[in-house]
Amino acid sequence: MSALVIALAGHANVGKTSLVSALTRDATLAVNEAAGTTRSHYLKTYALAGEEVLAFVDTPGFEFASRINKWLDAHGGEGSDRLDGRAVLAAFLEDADTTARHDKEKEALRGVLRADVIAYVADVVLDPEGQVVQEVRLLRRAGVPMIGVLNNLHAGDDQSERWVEMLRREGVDNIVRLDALRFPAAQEESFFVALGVMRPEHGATFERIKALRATLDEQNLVRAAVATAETLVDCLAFQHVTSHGTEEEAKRYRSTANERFKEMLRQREEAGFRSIADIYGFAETALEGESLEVRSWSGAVTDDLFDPDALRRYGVSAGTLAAVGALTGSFVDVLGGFGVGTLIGGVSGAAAGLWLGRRVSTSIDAGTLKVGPVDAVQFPSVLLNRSVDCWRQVARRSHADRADVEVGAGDGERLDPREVQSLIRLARKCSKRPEWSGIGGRPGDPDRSRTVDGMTEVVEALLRKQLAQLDQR
Ligand SMILES: Nc1nc2c(ncn2[C@@H]2O[C@H](COP(=O)(O)OP(=O)(O)O)[C@@H](O)[C@H]2O)c(=O)[nH]1
Ligand SMILES: [Mg+2]
Repeated sequence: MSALVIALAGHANVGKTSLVSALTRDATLAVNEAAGTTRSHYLKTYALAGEEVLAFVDTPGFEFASRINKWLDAHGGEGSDRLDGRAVLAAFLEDADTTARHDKEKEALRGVLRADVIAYVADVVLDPEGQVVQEVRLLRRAGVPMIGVLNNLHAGDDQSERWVEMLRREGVDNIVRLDALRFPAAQEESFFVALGVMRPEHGATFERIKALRATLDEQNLVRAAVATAETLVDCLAFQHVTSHGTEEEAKRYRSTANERFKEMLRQREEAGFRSIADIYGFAETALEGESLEVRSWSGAVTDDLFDPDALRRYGVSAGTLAAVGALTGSFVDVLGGFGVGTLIGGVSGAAAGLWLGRRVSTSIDAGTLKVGPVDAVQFPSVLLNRSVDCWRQVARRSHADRADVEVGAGDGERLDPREVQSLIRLARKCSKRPEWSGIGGRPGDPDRSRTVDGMTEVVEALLRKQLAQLDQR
């Protein structure tokens, strides 16, 4: 069966292109503040296992539908010469006199005439009066089923009820809500259900899409967990080792090496964020121009990975750490070099710097300078929570949403004591195996793989908890 062709038509700047973006999971389509960004109609297909099952026709917005309706009324013929809707529209498209005034609208109508179904897109903050009513009448002349799509892109009073009234009055009985920017799964599903009712021969397609979406959702979550686990292992194992002629030289290089070490971790973390964004279809190719830009971990002060404040915000609370200690029976097991005293000091705030602060271990042995790993007991949680923060912003994100992803908006702790315990155990393993870090290398150690697996389990559990929360909103 050939693809079901759905034209998105409506007034300028109501979110037609945004909806195509969201529906096809493509964050690269051009949406712009300026009305009239879409100048020619185009087909954007959606494929299932290589087979194109849906094709969305994006069209330029209408501005002067009333004038076109007048022309159509005047040229529709009389009595037995009366032309049907599509024939008059075709005549209009052929008419040279109206070209200059209506080239964008003609372009939209050309797109509409290719469709099996028209989705009339409305922004509910607009008044359902005047030109928009004319648009609905104009589009009904195409003689294909029509669905009213209520979008909400701009701020303002919600006129949905009046829209429903107007659309019904004009003979549009299928009306759904579809917010391009929030794009909840349930709304998309109702849209598909309505399409399936109008075009029952495509009903099975929508079932298949639903099943595929569920599978992808699951796959993406696991892939995001693996990507995060890889980031953690790479960062937690990393040591920056340099050789120098003398111990003196090594000492002089120390602070430079320290900065270099941190910079490499920042870059590795950023690469991790990008992988997560990629998995959800917000790839780097979408970073240009008006599209999504993933940023913020650039080191710009407040949310630097090594900012003590970031450690405090993303780290595990003293209460949870105490619970971890209770689970283990001894802090020393879990925390290695960090004794109970240090921990209690941390709790009271006096030695906060010791266990929250910058603990990048540095050693000099003859001419060999070794920087890393980061010893702060909070560091693994900080890395993990920041990745989760990035993930939270893309996992349920509409592909029409062009706002920046900013890691740093996160809050609170999300790990329970057992998870923290596993995390810290795995982190300590990593800290003893610099060869496990993929920063500047390609580790293929089976022990590393097992550690990544263990880490993936911790991350995955966390993501599932988070997903339940995201879906509740
Ligand atoms: N897609 C998108 N549009 C936004 C966003 N914030 C505001 N908008 C506005 O939504 C409109 C874009 O709608 P668009 O899909 O291009 O409408 P069209 O003209 O009907 O295709 C523009 O006026 C944008 O300024 C956003 O984050 N994403
Ligand atoms: Mg557009």
